[in-house]
Amino acid sequence: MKIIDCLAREVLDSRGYPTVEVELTSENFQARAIVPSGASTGEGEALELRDDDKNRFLGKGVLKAVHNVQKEIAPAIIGKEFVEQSILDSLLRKLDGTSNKSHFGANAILPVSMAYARLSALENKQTLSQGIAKNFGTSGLTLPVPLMNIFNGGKHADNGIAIQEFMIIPAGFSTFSESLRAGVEVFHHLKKILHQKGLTTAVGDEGGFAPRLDPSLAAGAEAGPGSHEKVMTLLLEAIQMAGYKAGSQIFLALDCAASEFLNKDKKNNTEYWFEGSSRTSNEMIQMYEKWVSHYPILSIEDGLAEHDWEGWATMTQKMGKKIQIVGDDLFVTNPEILKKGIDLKVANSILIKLNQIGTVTETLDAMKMAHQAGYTTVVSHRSGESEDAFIADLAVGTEAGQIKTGSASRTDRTAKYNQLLRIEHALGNRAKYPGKAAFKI
Ligand code: 2PG
Ligand code: MG
Repeated sequence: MKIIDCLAREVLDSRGYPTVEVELTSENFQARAIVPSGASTGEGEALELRDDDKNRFLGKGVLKAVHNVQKEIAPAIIGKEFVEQSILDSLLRKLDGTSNKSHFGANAILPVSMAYARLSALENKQTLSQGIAKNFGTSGLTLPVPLMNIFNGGKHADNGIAIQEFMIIPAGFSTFSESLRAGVEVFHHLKKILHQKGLTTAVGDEGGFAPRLDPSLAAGAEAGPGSHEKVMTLLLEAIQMAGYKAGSQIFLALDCAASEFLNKDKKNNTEYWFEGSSRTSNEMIQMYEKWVSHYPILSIEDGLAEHDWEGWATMTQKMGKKIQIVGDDLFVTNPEILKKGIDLKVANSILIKLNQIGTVTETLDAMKMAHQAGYTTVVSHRSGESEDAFIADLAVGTEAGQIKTGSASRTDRTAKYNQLLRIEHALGNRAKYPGKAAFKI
């Protein structure tokens, strides 16, 4: 396939910050892609290039990245034939020449890589999920189980709740659409419960509710002891009110994003500040063990901080048979870091975010490595998203088993669910759904 044009422009993400859109044209087709943007980013992520010009978008403009696509990448790919994704992606990496894509910015490289995936699928008369399935070597028939973040805290809210995401996993159903429906119903019941309690039902970045449970607390003040358990109890109430059974039909998952609540007074990166007191990794693990015995928790992501490898190994040893332990900030979708994790028996699952690593090929490499090692994969959105539903096709094409793409509100989140509904509809009775088996526990 020959590229005949490559354009980039600044567009807006779901938080109203600029991001990069790329339009690639071949002789027969045109395809677009928009990159997402995170808030609780891991240190090892590929670089997101921002302009830092305080006179535009509070410094968050992306004109430098747009320039890099137009002036550096476009001239190198226009007029050239690329027979497959990996050839384009290696050229992009070579042109950039850095290990973390800091020369062009991952937000310049990735939209080119994603748009290419779409364009080559079009050329082959395939959908994006089929194109990815062919590249990845699956049948592309398996829909993912959704992890729906219906209560937001951490950096995605200002309610003083340290844990970033409280998710429901409607895994006990036989199809994706039934699971989604159950999750959406729980979301609406949670809204009713919060309303009855006089709590705000405004939503956070990922479409989940984000009330201050104790309205007397000042905005942003830390919520006190027991507040996280209160959130989980609210979720269980909502599941019951919706008429579902927690622990067999619907389960819970947490993304603690623990690097965000390290005890900043300590320099060792393994002491946490949680619900008003300082905690060691072991104390955090003990707390999670207690929670897992009280609540139907199936998955914990980033329960410990990204430099706390020893803590991670202990947590995996103690809890890895019972629950899914997901590395996000820890692995940053990076095959090299994942390899270290596999060797050290750290975690049993990896969160997959295209923009953490910066090309489609490296993302697929990380997923292949994970599957070969028996790790589960959770394809994920970022807290800053767009109408681009690429990750829905990625989850099906790779048969990832799970997708985390926010709550049941905000079009940036429901766009992904809607695309999965379209894929399921198109597959008809060939569609497969793993349910709880996707968790391998
Ligand atoms: C996460 C993500 C997505 P962010 O931590 O898993 O939910 O958040 O995009 O802010 O890193
Ligand atoms: Mg995370």
